[in-house]
Amino acid sequence: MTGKVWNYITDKLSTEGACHFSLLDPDPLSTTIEDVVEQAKLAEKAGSDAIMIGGSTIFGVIDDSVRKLSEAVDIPTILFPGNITGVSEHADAMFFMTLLNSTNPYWIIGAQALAAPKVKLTGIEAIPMAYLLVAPGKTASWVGDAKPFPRDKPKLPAMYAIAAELLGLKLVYLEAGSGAEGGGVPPQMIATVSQFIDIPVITGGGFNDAKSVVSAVEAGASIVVQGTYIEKQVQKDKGKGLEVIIKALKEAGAKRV
Ligand code: 1GP
Repeated sequence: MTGKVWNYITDKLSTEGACHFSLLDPDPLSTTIEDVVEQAKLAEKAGSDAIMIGGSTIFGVIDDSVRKLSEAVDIPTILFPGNITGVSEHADAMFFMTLLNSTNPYWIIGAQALAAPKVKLTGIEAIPMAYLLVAPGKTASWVGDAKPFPRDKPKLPAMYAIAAELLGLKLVYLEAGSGAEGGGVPPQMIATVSQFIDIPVITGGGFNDAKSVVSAVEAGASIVVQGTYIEKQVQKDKGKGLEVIIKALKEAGAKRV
């Protein structure tokens, strides 16, 4: 797989050791597209490496929002679809995700099959990714009928992550759920999963400060995603806090190169 965005990600990881992605959810029920565009610009200015667009309760992933976001930034925009409604041709790429620890085949392969023809026809770069939900899992876990992994059982997601690698998926996303309490996925879990696979680990859900982000990278995560922090903070301090977090992430990443 040699898509432009995938090459960008792998190049960044080999030179910088770790990446920061900003998750934005242009949901008109809770925000405006103008605010989300401003957040994207501030995230880019603070050093974030890509903008992910999506959410579990999809009201907002509509072509127009995706187009406006893609026009507003130079860093890649990557769709992070919560369902078949999350596909748009206006992003640079999409995570083509399978929620491997769902109890419902719809979220493992059903939605993917329904969305596949549109994805293929639009020609958007699809990056195959295993999506693994860790407790508490929050909205994503509820919507995705997941059996979230207990936080003290790292071998369970490790088995799924190895299976994901053997199936040819390119990334493993350890997700505690947007707004998760407890400082993200436990470093011990990230470390155990990373130890057994060669593909990059991406993690998100509850990483709200530099300390938790750095711990994730030191434990082996290649990419850390922040959503809630960006939504709540970047417009208030013009991205200064985010800049500090990303600088700390890059310093931790540099030690891995
Ligand atoms: C959710 O992992 C992302 O899918 C981001 O989570 O909103 O808690 O940063 P937060």
